[in-house]
Amino acid sequence: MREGLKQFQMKTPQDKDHAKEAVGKAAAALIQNGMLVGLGTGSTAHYFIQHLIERTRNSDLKINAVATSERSTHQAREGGIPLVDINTITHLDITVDGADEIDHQKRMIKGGGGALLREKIIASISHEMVVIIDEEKLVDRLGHFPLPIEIVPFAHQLTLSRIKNLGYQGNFRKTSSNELYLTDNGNYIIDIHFPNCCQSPEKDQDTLSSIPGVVETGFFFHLAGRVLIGKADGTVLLLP
Ligand code: A5P
Repeated sequence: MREGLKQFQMKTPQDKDHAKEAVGKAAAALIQNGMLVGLGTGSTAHYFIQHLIERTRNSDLKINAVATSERSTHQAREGGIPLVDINTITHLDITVDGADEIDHQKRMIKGGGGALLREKIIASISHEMVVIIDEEKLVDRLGHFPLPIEIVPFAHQLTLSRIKNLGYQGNFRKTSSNELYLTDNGNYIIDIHFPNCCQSPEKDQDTLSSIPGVVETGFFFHLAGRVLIGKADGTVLLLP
């Protein structure tokens, strides 16, 4: 169990799913007419997109959107949400996305679903990034969840060696058929494990992102706006 979260421990995968759906639905209710919306990626964002599709079908809500992955693009397109080309815009009104971990300073680890690069680009041009999590994602210290790093395929073994030589423990993400996992951008992911959590996320961010070949890390700092926390009983809290 994560540090300091005894009161939040969930019992079953169904509990987790209820929490994710509740928070996804609550976030969909925040979207207003005319907004340009960033659509996150992952199982929690999936519920957000699903409820947003329902709102656009059952009301006069008109929005445009940009998605952070091919998966979310597909879901939005199937649901009839109009998508705009990212190259034709300079900002978004709001982005709603999940997180793998978030601490009380709203620093996050993201990228468990492999979409960290597009997620960070889209969050960085959003007036507000609303983060939707189930209660187990709120941690006292980042680093229980492995930190994903997106790297270019060229010299990927060399890049991994350099990361390890700096004292990090990590390896390439693989698919179920043991192939190297490819992101939507055609890159690889190295997942870094912190045996004793992450002691200084900003320092690790600087060190890792300065290695040639590293495209982006899964650390998200100064990006989260409102953080909505779904609970297994269907209630949703706002992180103070
Ligand atoms: C996708 O790359 C991630 O950043 C997700 O936002 C994150 O992994 C949360 O996913 P879940 O909602 O599936 O836990």
